[in-house]
Formats: sequence, C-alpha cells, structure tokens
Amino acid sequence: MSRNDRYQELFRQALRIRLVEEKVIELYPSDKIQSPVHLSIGQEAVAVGVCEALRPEDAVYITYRGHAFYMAKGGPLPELMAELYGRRNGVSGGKAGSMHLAAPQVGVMGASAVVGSTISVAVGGAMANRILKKPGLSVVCFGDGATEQGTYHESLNLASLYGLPALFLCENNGLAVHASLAERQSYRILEHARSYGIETVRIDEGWDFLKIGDVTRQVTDAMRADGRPRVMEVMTCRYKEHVGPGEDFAAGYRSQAEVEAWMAKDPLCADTALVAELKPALDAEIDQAVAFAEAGELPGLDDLLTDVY
Ligand SMILES: Cc1ncc(C[n+]2csc(CCOP(=O)(O)OP(=O)(O)O)c2C)c(N)n1
Ligand SMILES: [Mg+2]
Repeated sequence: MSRNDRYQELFRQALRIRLVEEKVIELYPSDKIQSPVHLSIGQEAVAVGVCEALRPEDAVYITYRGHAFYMAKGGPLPELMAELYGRRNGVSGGKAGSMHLAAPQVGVMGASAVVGSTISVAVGGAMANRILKKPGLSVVCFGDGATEQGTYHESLNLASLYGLPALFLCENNGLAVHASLAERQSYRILEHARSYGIETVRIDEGWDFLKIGDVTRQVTDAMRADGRPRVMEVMTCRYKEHVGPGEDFAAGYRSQAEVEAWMAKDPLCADTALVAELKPALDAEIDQAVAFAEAGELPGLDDLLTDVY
C-alpha cells in the first residue's frame, strides 16, 4: 500500500480503534469494565475501509464485536468508554454495554448479542427507507457463523425478492467461537448468496483498508444506482480470544503461526514508524475518554424503568 494522505488517514482511524481496544485490555483486570468484550483487534481495517465509502445517511447494523464499526461510522469515543464502564454518561446511559452499542445520530443502528439477529432488522430498515422514500443504504455486518442462522437466509430471500438496498457484509474470520468453517459449513457463502440472485464480491486482503474502501465504493455506487442488495465477504483474522481481553492459543483450535502470518501483512503491525508518529495524539484522546468514563455516575434504581417502551 502506498503511503499517501488517504493511507495515513485510514491507518490513523484503524490504529485509533486498536489503541482503544488495547486500553480496554489494560483496564479489564481492574473490573471497571464489567461488560463482556468481543474485541475486533485484527479486523479493524474492514470497518474503516467499508465506512470510508458510506455516507451519513447510510445505516450500519452491527454485532457484539462492534467497537470497530461504531468508531469507524463516527460513534463518539468518550461515550463509548463510559458505556463500557456502565455509566450514565455512556452512549446508552450505561445500559447497553459493549454488546448492544447504538448511536443512531451517526447511523449506528444497533448491535445484538444474539448471532444473526440484526440481519433481518437491517432488511426492515432498507424496506422502511424505500417506503418513506428516504436515501441511504442499510449495511449489516455479521460473522461467518451468522450465515448459519435461518434469519440470514430469510433476509437474503426478502431483500432479493423485494429489491432492497441492503449490503450484507460478512466479516469472515473463519471461526465461530472455537469452531472452524470446515467443521460447520457445507456451503460456500458467496455461491450460496448468488443462488438468491444477489451479486457478490469477495476480498481476501482483510488488512488492506484501501482496497476494502475502493471495493465498497464500487459496490455501494452500484447499489445506489439500482437499489438492489449485494453480499460482500471480507476474509479477516481475529487476533484475540473470542470473548475477553486475552489470547487463546492454548485452547488448541488454531495455531499462533497462522495469526502471526496475518499480522505480518497488517499495516498496523508492520508500519511501526507510522504507529510511533500517530500514537501520542491518539493516546491523549483515549486518556480523555477514560477520564470522562471515570467521572460518570453509575445508574441508580431510578434508571431501571427509564428508556423502557
Ligand atoms: C443465536 C445465538 N446462538 C449462539 C450464540 C453463541 N455465540 C456467540 S458468538 C458465536 C459465534 C459467532 O461467530 P461469527 O458469526 O462468525 O462471529 P465472530 O464471533 O467470529 O465475529 C456464538 C455461537 C449466540 N450468541 N446467539
Ligand atoms: Mg467468525
């Protein structure tokens, strides 16, 4: 990847996400963050590249592994940190935690701990936009494991049948908890999606935010023109354990060498000079976000019945 201004800006955004999650790792043993955390470390380039091509009116529907998309779409950082701390000044008043992030003011429509459950919600969002004649695409991010859920199939069918502008974005890290794709799937994700009459695209270089940005722009331009759904699969790599701040190589379901081979291609690992240049300003911003969270109050009993509809 050539080192121009665009590279530097996308690199900065991806590094910002990684440093925030590394701060979460540092803080976690203190128990100040009690929410379970599914870290996206290793997968940041997908969120940054995809969101580069999106517009403010586009909506993203995310998962419990959603810190990266929340930040890449413009979700506020201090309120994210306060949300992880479970404080009133969090983006959802401390009630959502890491797994149910939402910031609709910037188009982050929500996450869920239930695998696959935001896929149909995104299709509903696309349908609502069409009925209300509102602009904007629905982008739904999910893992390879979520494609095994019935709701994924129902959603592809409906989006294709009704011609809805939903971008189904599979972040394929090859794993669902500790189970590899080969143990779980009898189908190929994109071949299967094409059987619904949906055009597909695959990116193997899930560390390459420039390529992901370019391809997403082509795909979203086409969707804005024809109003049809697309399925995009980006191969990626989760560096940490499924849930929690640690590593899990000792569990024996994958080798450290395969993760290290991926890291060798990841600019956030390889371009140490640019990390050194950008890190001080990002660290200062993250420290401020932590101070904001620490200054927040914990919700009280009175909050139990607020925000309930
Ligand atoms: C409906 C449902 N089934 C099972 C689980 C338990 N579970 C949580 S994450 C996960 C793996 C999902 O894998 P994938 O969709 O590939 O996402 P990744 O965690 O790899 O990002 C499972 C099975 C759940 N949360 N919801
Ligand atoms: Mg997965």
